[in-house]
Amino acid sequence: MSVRKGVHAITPPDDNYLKIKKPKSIAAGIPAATSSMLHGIKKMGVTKTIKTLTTVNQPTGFDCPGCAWPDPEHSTTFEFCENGAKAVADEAMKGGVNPKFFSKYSVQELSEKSDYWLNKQGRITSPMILPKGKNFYEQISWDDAFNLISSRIKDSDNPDRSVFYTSGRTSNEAAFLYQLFARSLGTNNMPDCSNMCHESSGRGLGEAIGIGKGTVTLDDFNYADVILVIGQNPGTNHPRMLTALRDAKRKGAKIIHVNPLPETGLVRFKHPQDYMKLSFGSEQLADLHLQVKIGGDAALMHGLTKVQIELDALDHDFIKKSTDGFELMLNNVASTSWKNIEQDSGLTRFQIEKAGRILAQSKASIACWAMGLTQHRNGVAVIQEVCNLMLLGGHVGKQGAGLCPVRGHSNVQGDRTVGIWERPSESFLVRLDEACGIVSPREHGVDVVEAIKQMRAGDVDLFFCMGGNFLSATPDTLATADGLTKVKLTVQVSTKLNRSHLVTGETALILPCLGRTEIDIQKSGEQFVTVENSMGIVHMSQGGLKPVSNNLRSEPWIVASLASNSLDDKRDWLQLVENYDNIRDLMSKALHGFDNYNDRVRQDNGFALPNPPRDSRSFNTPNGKAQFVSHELPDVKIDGDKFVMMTIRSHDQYNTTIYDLHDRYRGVHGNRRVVLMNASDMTDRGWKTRHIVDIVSHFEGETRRADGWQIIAYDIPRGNIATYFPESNVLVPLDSTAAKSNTPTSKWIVCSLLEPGQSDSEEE
Ligand SMILES: Nc1nc2c(c(=O)[nH]1)N[C@H]1C(S)=C(S)[C@@H](COP(=O)(O)OP(=O)(O)OC[C@H]3O[C@@H](n4cnc5c(=O)[nH]c(N)nc54)[C@H](O)[C@@H]3O)O[C@H]1N2
Ligand SMILES: Nc1nc2c(c(=O)[nH]1)N[C@H]1C(S)=C(S)[C@@H](COP(=O)(O)OP(=O)(O)OC[C@H]3O[C@@H](n4cnc5c(=O)[nH]c(N)nc54)[C@H](O)[C@@H]3O)O[C@H]1N2
Ligand SMILES: [Mo]
Repeated sequence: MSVRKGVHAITPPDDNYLKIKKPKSIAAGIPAATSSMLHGIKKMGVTKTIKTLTTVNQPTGFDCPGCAWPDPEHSTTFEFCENGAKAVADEAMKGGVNPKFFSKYSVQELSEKSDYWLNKQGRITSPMILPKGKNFYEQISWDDAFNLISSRIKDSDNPDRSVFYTSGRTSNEAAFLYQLFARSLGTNNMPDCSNMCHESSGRGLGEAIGIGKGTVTLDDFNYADVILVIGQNPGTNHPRMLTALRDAKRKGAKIIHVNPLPETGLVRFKHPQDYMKLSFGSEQLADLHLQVKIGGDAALMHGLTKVQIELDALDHDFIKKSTDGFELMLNNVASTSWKNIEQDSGLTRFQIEKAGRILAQSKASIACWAMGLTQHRNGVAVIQEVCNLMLLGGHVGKQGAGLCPVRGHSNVQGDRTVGIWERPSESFLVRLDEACGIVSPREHGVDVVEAIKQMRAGDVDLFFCMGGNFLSATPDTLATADGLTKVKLTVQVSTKLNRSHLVTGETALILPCLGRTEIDIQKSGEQFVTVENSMGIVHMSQGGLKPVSNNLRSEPWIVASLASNSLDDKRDWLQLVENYDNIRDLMSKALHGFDNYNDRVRQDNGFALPNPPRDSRSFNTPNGKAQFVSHELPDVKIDGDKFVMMTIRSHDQYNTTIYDLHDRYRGVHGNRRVVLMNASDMTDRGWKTRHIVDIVSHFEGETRRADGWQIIAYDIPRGNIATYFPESNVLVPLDSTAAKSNTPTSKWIVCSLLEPGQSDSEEE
């Protein structure tokens, strides 16, 4: 079986002229305010824009589907965020993708449109089926859709031939039911977007401090002396974090930005709301920018650790009482030479010592990071190096200090807490089984990369996706496409059209669901759901807009209906969704830390989940201590004229959803097929801006190719380049993953840049 004839698995480029402007030096401000209003008005109209933008992150409103950064003022005023507004406007679009739309375009024709165009068509309004051998989606009833899925499940002799993916917008209630359904069926095959995202943080922190989550609250930012922002672009991806950084800075904190790019948000920031107070100045955020080479963070951490030791900036009491592995770590770092550190990090000893001194003087430091650390071969190791640095000074479990992995999707952390995990712990399963009267399978399930391999081997009959865009978010687009087309039935629970609806199994279903912004009415009346933010606070979310179509269903209802249709168990699944309090009552029994869930989540601002390092400076590791974990530096050498490529987000996208074609802060407009490159690397080759190249990636003797990219000179270290994902995912090798977390190395892809049509010596 192959991809339906003529279907494009990769987005065709939008044929727009590339306009290059000077990168911006100030983030947010009036342009951001205008941009979000315009996005809103263009997509939802004026009245709906005002209604939506004033109910986001309010006590009675919905949780912003943008990112997982906590809201300081959940109970007071609306915190303005340009990209949050875009996410909301994008979801609140009209229902343009209706049965008539699907009868107009075949899947082949749709696949000739770009990802930007697909998303722009509006919300999906009805359940649709793409029958085996057909090229047009047809309308199907909810009942028939469930019957089809359950007959697929029943025809399969082995529950492990079904795979259940989750993207991170799914509420706690839906996610809990979903994992209960999969485990009742007999499989732990629950890959999720976290496998491609903060899995390295979860693994690294779990081993080091006994919990796979961060240890700070938002309030800690008010007491920090130093904040490290490593491998993260908050101006675009977590704009509300800039407010916390600005406030911390006003209270005297120093900010150190570690990034191969001078990301605009960290250079200067102008709070949009300050314009209303007639204050027009902008504020510098980062005190120091350490422009590491891609993959140079481990070397930098060794350098910073050396400086702390030399200056004796150590919390000896804490180290002695609460940690293990200190001596080993000390010897390991001592054996790394400064020469090696300078070479691998691309920074000078002088720069590192300067940063080291700032850290050494700090009584309370916070380390924040995101994809710049996790999506590397040594993602788990480098996070543990950051952890080592923080443990040295006792910067864990005290006010103003701690570890802060900044999560992406707005409920990715909650989904994991309530059981979306292919490798559940025994203690989690024991409690779940007892509370729910099931016997969960103990064998671990597949993660994202393993799921693709299993599909390619023909071992998957049903692939069910709770949200997301599996085809375009995963590495190695053509390998994933090959896998997906070998599945018998693929099912997408979705709000918007994307390429995963076009490259499908033999038969495909689209089940359209309510979004965060919409009113959810079940038998007992209007419902709310709950989510967990990046700092472990669980709170309510309730949409206020009329659903775009009366044929949409809520995610909890979809899971419950499917379970009730496919399982022969005694549970009254439909009764559970008549009133979501029923689900939460079951969750109270089944999950650690969720006692009296229904009461506590109704409190203003919700409640905090237990976090031993933060709550009591205790560590749930085998010996009860925080672990210094030592690692050799990774080998970051690459052959002569090759480049290391990182795949990053532009300012106008949400993962695979392309809102528009501008990367305003970086000054790139109208075209996404670009390569950011160091000007000296360009002159060496005699290339000018807009020169067209083909990119070939190299991994273990294999090559992958993507043609036709325009070069832009940019402030990026020599030997490094950057491209936008998902366009560049075709170049990310499926087997190139981080040790232990199996996260695709989306920030470390070794590439050659070639003249158009030129072949690479390593290509077959
Ligand atoms: N508007 C918007 N918001 C989003 C998203 C979105 O797409 N759009 N996505 C959401 C999701 S799911 C996530 S996970 C987060 C992602 O948030 P980020 O992690 O900020 O997203 P990326 O664009 O992947 O940016 C990675 C940053 O790491 C840097 N970097 C790359 N390699 C290295 C390295 O080796 N070392 C260091 N020190 N830095 C490096 C890059 O220059 C870039 O600044 O954002 C969430 N929020
Ligand atoms: N090369 C490269 N690849 C990457 C990354 C990278 O940095 N570089 N980042 C990785 C990361 S961090 C992540 S998190 C993944 C993201 O992977 P995914 O989560 O799979 O992808 P998204 O693009 O966020 O999914 C968008 C789709 O979700 C659906 N959707 C939106 N809201 C809802 C909702 O409320 N309910 C339901 N059911 N569906 C909804 C819409 O149909 C939309 O088209 O991508 C990863 N891929
Ligand atoms: Mo993510």
